[in-house]
Amino acid sequence: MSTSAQIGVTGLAVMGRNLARNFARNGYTVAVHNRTVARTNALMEEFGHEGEFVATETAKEFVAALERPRRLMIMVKAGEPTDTVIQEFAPLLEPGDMIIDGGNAHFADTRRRERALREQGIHFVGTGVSGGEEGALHGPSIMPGGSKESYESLGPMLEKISAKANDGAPCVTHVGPDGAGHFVKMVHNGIEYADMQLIGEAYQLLRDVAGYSPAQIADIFRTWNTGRLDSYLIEITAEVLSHVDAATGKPFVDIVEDRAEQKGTGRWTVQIALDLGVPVSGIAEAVFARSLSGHADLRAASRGLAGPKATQLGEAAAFADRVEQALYASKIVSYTQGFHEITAGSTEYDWNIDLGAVASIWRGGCIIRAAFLDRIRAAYDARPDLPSLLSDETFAQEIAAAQDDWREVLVAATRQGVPTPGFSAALAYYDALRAERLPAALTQGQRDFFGAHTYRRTDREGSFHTLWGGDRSEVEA
Ligand code: NBP
Repeated sequence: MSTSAQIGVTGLAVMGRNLARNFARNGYTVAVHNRTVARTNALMEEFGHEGEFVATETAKEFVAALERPRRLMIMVKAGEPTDTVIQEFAPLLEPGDMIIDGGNAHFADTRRRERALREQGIHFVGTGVSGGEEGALHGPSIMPGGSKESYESLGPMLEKISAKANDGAPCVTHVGPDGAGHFVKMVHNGIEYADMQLIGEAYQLLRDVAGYSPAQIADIFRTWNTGRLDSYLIEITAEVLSHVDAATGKPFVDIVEDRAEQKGTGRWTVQIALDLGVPVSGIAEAVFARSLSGHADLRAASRGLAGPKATQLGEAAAFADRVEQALYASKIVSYTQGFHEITAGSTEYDWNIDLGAVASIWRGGCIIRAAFLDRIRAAYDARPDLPSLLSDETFAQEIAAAQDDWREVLVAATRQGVPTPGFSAALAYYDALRAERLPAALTQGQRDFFGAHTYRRTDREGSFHTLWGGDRSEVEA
């Protein structure tokens, strides 16, 4: 048995297999292992010629095949299987060795695993990998956490297999310690949910309000993809919308059940945002929209509910331009919210995440890759302590220029009864941030009335309570 493999990959389903091939195609010797040996054999038969692989059947063989310090990458189903695999391999490793988990783990699990393995002297690198099957093979966006020391050894290899942005920069960076990489991957997926929801709303408005066909909307998206919305998701939206179902001759989008699925990372983004007190309303609406779409019985029972009277729309092309403005402005808000959550996580867990670097590594390989991320990177590079993306002058100017159309689109959507939870939440967030005064003052008054929760005054320091049941005088709490 050779002991020369620079990296080992265990878990050879779509992602693991393609990552192993990516390492091998880049000149690394890769040890491969899978619980069910048939997968290892299939990889060797189909792709063994692509590079230097060391096929192994047992955990001992796998570990023995790796050069020291060992780099062992786990690509199994996230959750319990990851713990099972760690328990199987950790006793075979030595201090200084490294376990890299490239699955979609919850960052809290990654923190727990990192802590436990650190006690044994093993580096645990929770790593976000985005780009799906194709990205894994041709270059994903990679978000590793773990120790700095582990990145020194692993980083150059990840840089080699990662996607490259337009300027040639590798789409990988050391995000931060312990669970930082998986946290950032989680928020990436939350933003992906929001992006997809906003695109969905734009599509529905163009179809139901402007009356365009799916093929025409595909052309509109193709045009948008040449401008500031240039992104992978806009590009594939045009592909999906122009696809015609071979069996029926109908637009593909009309023969697919309108019930969206989710695997959980979008939901985690919202759950964690609630814990951290970060308003990610756009991402939350995207998660809820998928959930609502899945409530088939509720939707069937509600179809008879009254809608608005039909109204006339002006020129469709002008409306489409407005929808582009609404989509772009709402997208800025989604990213603002997502980056806020990363900032909050970074502060809470002391990760010191470089937001410009995060925007940079999302520019290639991943599902939310977009020209727009170059500008987010520039905004954070120019001002790393930017309180919010909306505080960046360029984004603030763009959103200001878009807002009239954005509002008009929402008026049209409301009049025609087309649901736009993403666009609406984004605009509400924008308006709430700009507001001089919010009704939170009234909320505080109510809370003090029924629960003596106290309030702060605008004109003096301290906490106060009004004796609501008595003479309504104010006491300092
Ligand atoms: P899956 O998530 O479908 O997992 C299948 C792999 O897990 C197989 O190799 C399977 O082995 C192994 N496995 C399971 Br299930 N239980 C195991 C256990 N108890 N012990 C050992 N191995 C076990 O594979 P995937 O879609 O390639 O994804 C791999 C990871 O990458 C996941 O965490 C996923 O969330 C993440 N990810 C996926 C994508 C994507 O686009 N698919 C993108 C980014 C990240 P077997 O062959 O013996 O059943």
